[in-house]
Amino acid sequence: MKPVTRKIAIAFGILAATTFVVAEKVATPIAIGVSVAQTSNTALLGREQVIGAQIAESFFNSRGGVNGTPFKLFFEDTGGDEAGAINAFQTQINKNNVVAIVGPTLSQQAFAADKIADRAKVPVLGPSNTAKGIPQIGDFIARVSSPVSIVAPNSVRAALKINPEIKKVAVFYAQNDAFSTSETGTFQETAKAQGLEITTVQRFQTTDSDFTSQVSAGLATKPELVIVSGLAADGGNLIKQLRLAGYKGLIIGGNGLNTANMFPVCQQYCDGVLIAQAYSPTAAGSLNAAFRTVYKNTYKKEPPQFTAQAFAAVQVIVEALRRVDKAAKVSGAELADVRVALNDAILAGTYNTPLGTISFDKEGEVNQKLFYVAQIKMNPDNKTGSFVYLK
Ligand code: 1QQ
Repeated sequence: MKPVTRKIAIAFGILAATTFVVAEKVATPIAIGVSVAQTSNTALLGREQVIGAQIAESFFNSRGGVNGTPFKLFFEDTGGDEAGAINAFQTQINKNNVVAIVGPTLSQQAFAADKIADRAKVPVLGPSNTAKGIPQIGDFIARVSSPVSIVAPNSVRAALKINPEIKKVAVFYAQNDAFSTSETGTFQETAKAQGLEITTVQRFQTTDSDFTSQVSAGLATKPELVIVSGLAADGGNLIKQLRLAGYKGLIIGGNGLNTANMFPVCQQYCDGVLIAQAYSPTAAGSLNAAFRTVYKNTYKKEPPQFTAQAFAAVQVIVEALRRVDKAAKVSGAELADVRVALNDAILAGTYNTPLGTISFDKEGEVNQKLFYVAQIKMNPDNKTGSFVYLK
């Protein structure tokens, strides 16, 4: 292109770009984004989140929505990787014009996608990101999912209560996943603090399905406890292969294994696995009772943690929106202003959720009080089972 022609082209480009920067208004119904994994192996976890968000949508809309204005959830699938999360977030921010985003499923994805929302000044509420450092990504990033540093130690204490003789621990973790790397750090610190010996640390990838070398190296150290930090598909296969190789001791699974969608993968070999929980179906509180009833009526079982956390994330946004809306009507207001006011309101509030009463510190870290440990009980069909909460 000749220099003059190029200058004209650039000038037109700038003009075109500027004409498109019209100030967006908040639509009715009010758009809230939900971007979790609806496809890929990560959907074993994400599918439970979709259900929680959908329950919250009808539950809170039937109770007046945002002071009489309905809200609508926009689902944009992230898949299981960073690129998928980035794309989904961009669609939420620029096309769906959402006031806030619930998502993504994995911390690994959050470290990539949250920055984009933060720069665009769009509040993000992580429904399941538990790695160290998530709220610190930016001012617009908070989470309802308590971090591994608080949740994970509960399962180690539970294992020692079941078998006080445990001394030797073998640790396995997915080294290509930010959450798994963070969680194994917590598990290893906890084990040491409890006076246990870590006999081996075995690494794998979340994409692996054959763990022959890690299993034989790990079991050669004669552990009395195995701790696995990975995701549902890889973690389920690893547990199965540990049992098939003859390991008889207790197994602790991390948060990435915290779903009944793992059961068809590990089958009867999942029986007895201990997993810490940031939610209990029987926790006190009228909202949990209502949520539990709605879930059980449809799914004929107890609600899982990821479903409760996704419900809580939507709830927090709706309740914060109600406060913003009381000060100045949200529907029809400048989208950019509402996003900023909503972020402040999210952080300022206290919420009675199915997870108990939660609030946030100024960085967006959740304050939650009660945690639990459940043990997997498989049914005779070897495909279904349940999480039995320990006392
Ligand atoms: C994280 C997690 C996931 C395993 C939950 C779905 O805790 O990535 O932080």
